[in-house]
Amino acid sequence: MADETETPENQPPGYEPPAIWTWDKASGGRFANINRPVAGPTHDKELPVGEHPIQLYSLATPNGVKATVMLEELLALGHDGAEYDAWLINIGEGDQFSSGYVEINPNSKIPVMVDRSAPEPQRVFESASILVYLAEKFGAFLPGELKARTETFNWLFWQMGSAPYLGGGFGHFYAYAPMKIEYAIDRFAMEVKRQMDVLDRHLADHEYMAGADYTIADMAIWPWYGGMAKGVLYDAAEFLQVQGYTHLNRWADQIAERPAVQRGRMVNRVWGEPETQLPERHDAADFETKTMDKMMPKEDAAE
Ligand SMILES: N[C@@H](CCC(=O)N[C@@H](CS)C(=O)NCC(=O)O)C(=O)O
Repeated sequence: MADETETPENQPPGYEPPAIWTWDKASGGRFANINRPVAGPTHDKELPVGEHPIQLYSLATPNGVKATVMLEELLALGHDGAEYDAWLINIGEGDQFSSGYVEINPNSKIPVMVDRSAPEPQRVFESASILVYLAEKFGAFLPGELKARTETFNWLFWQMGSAPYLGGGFGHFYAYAPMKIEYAIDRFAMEVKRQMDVLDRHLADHEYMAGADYTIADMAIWPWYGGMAKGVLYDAAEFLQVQGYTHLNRWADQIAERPAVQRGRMVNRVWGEPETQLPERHDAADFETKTMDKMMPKEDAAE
């Protein structure tokens, strides 16, 4: 029989959990400075408010991109009521812990939205709640008929339950943790590959996630799993052999071609090529005039 006190080869040695966990040291790794075991605000600061009906406070991570793609898709359909101001929330600096932010999202995560055209300003937090709210308000990208609507919700909730294994699990241990732990990477690599296979098999005979029509389920799944399939997230394309998911790749490419998706992924983006970054968006014309390449002093842009 194996000696149970022996540390398996794929696990770092030396940690015995104490009876009661205490927060007495930084955890290390990327984002260690913003992780806390408590909720609530860390500082007093009001949020800015622009002139449009919808105020979005966000960052262009996959969760943030869901909201900006939906708003751009609504505007592309001609829904002027979806005009929005997108304010940058720098989560690395702790902007999500300001008193103003916590008031509209007690969970201190991006994205969050306020609809100021509602009778009383309506806060909407959790990216799926934002997608459903906007879909219902504007009657778009969510089928009315029960079967197709249910299929849309099936995949929307699938995304919300599954992506934490991708980001918080695989992405964290593969890319951000201060040490590479084989056990953790194996566990989450296996789960992410299984999830991509779920999508690949489904997309083999469905054009979009809920069937023939593009819906909020596609908008929720694309930034995470389209990003994985195209090797955009965590630099893990080779490790997970993502090119093998051919149907997932077909769908990811198809969605990436949509002009509203191309605009949505630029909003609140503060990394990547300067022409892909629009840190704040207050007007449709900002895509032409306010991307980082246009805002940089001429000498920097030339470098
Ligand atoms: N379930 C949430 C997850 C949002 C989320 O995890 N946002 C991350 C960025 S992708 C965040 O704000 N992190 C900041 C923090 O953890 O303090 C949603 O879908 O809206």
